[in-house]
Amino acid sequence: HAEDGYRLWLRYNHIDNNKLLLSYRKTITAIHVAGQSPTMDAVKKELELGLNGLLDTKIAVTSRPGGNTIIAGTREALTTSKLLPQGAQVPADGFLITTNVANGNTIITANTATDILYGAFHLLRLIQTHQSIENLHIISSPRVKLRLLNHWDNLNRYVERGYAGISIWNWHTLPDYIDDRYTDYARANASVGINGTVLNNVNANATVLTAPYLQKVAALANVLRPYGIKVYLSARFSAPIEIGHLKTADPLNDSVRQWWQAKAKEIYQLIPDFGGFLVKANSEGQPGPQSYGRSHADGANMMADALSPFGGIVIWRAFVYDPQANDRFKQAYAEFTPLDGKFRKNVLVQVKNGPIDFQPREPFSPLFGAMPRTPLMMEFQLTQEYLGQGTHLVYEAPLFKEVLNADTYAKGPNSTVAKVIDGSLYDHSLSGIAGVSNIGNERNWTGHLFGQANWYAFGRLAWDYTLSSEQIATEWIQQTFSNDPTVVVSIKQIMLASREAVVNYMTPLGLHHIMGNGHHYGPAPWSNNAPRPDWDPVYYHKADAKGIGFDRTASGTNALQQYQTAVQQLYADSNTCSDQYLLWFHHVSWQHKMHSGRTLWNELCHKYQEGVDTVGAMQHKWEQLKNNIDPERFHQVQMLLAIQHKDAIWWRNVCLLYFQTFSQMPFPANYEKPD
Ligand code: GCW
Repeated sequence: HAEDGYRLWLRYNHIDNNKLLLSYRKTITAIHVAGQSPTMDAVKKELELGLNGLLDTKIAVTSRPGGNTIIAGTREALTTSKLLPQGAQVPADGFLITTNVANGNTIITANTATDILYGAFHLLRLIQTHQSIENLHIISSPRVKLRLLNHWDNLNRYVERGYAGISIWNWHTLPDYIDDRYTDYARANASVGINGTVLNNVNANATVLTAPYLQKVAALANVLRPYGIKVYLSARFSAPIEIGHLKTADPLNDSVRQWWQAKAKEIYQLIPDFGGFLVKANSEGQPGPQSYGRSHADGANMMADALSPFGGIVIWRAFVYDPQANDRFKQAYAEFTPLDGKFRKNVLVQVKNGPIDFQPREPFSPLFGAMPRTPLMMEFQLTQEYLGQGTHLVYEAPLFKEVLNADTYAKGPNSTVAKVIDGSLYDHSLSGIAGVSNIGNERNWTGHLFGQANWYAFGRLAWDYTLSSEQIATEWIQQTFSNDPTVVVSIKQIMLASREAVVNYMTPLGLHHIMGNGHHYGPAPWSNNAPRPDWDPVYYHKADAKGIGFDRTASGTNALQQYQTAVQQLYADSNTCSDQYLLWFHHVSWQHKMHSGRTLWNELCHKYQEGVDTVGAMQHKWEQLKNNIDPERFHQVQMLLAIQHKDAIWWRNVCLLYFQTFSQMPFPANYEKPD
């Protein structure tokens, strides 16, 4: 049958290695699921679907397990039925998979049914990736508590920065019509440990909080609940005015507070495990507490108070910037650090990975490590707004890992961003990480097939950020395409090269925000007529006859000062600052001598060319897989890579020809001349 990518990494095609197939069939002869609940039923269904497919035979479901049985049940249930091996260590969170050597049973157990579901998916992954399942002893616990997708989906199904069709949520037919796709969405998320989803855009429409829409939200919550996924909503701060008919949304006003309290009560009556609100306030024109002379903390706390009786949380975004400011970089830090310690216990502040906006490479946001008394949540962007959107192949795990591994030095060396996010650096029990969804109603969910890898990698890293990009790529390829080593090795090379490629052909050496205004797709480094100065590329690259780059050191805006001294030292000197961040922090002369020995101008030419060449190499590698991959998916990716190559050349030519009007320097010898 035609491969359309719908099944994602959960294809469960039969094991194409006969020896392995027979050995799995020997180890697994039956399934036993202890106890009944919607989640345990999901466990049973998934094990049946997965094992019947992979082992290409009907595996019996039994109520009386003999040997060689997959047994799934809570610690409690298995203790009662004496199926838990003596001395088994069940982790507080997460799961244990252990082989009972006496009878060959494989036991998946945990304290909660949802954690068992994660264990079941883990076992299926082992089989899909052709690993041994003899003598297992796996304990796996999530490092971060809230692992959320953020949909930027509008109620009319337009997805802001979405490149995979329209929203998968069909608000029109909900709550009466339940698309199967909602269940498959839940399965895919649960398979990588994602446990929450914000259904609607942060540029929110208050309508989602009206009674009829809450019915629709409740219907989705019912589908997602068995898979351990809680539903959250983006709440529009001015909702009390728009749908509550109040005159104000002032967070300190009594009727406003009462309105949100009543709204929270109404929501929890319909959705007892509702997650909470995500709020974009006083950002890009969205309403917020500052409109009433109140602070972000006043606003967040008011909503947090309304939700706390029901166990809900508020996720308050720190994505703020001011067109008047001389450096957008500094704004979030300036507004939020004074509020540290002023937020309620059930508030998290959600910070984008970098100080500007999801660029191909950004230094980590200086807020990480600067708000010790507030749990900070990471916001990554899976949808590739500035990374070639649904058209370019860019594997984002290396980007995520680069940020998580960055050292804030907030409590001395090894105070990584990851330790801020998982709560361990400052001992917070609440912790969270969010990925702006790249999902839409396209048959393959993400438009570009390789967008699936970013969804997958996000979930895997949210569960365990110590996994390597390479390991995650390997298992994704094995499940999505094949275990054939030729396929795995080549696709892995393509994926692992892709992030640096996009940096090089779009914004090398620390350039940023030089894309076309509005659509954010192609290059447009010249001045535009943007309605705000901070949407104009020249604000960021500052190219002139002398040189290029944004001086953020003491001689410039001194944004650098927002970091700890040890971090400042890494970047402060243009001669020692790593090339990757040079133009983020320095305005340097076109003649500046780079670490390679080249002048800055020649290095810029070199990097743009390197980006183009890498895409060429990616194309070439893909071509060689023609006979190893189904024709449908092969051809799709082939066509997209060709566009990516053209686009890379477009970026190179446009940027270099434009910057050359300032540098007035010739292209290096042997250089393919842009035209
Ligand atoms: O990156 C910008 C995007 C907007 C987005 C905003 C945000 C949802 O261009 O489309 O709005 O960030 O993150 O709030």
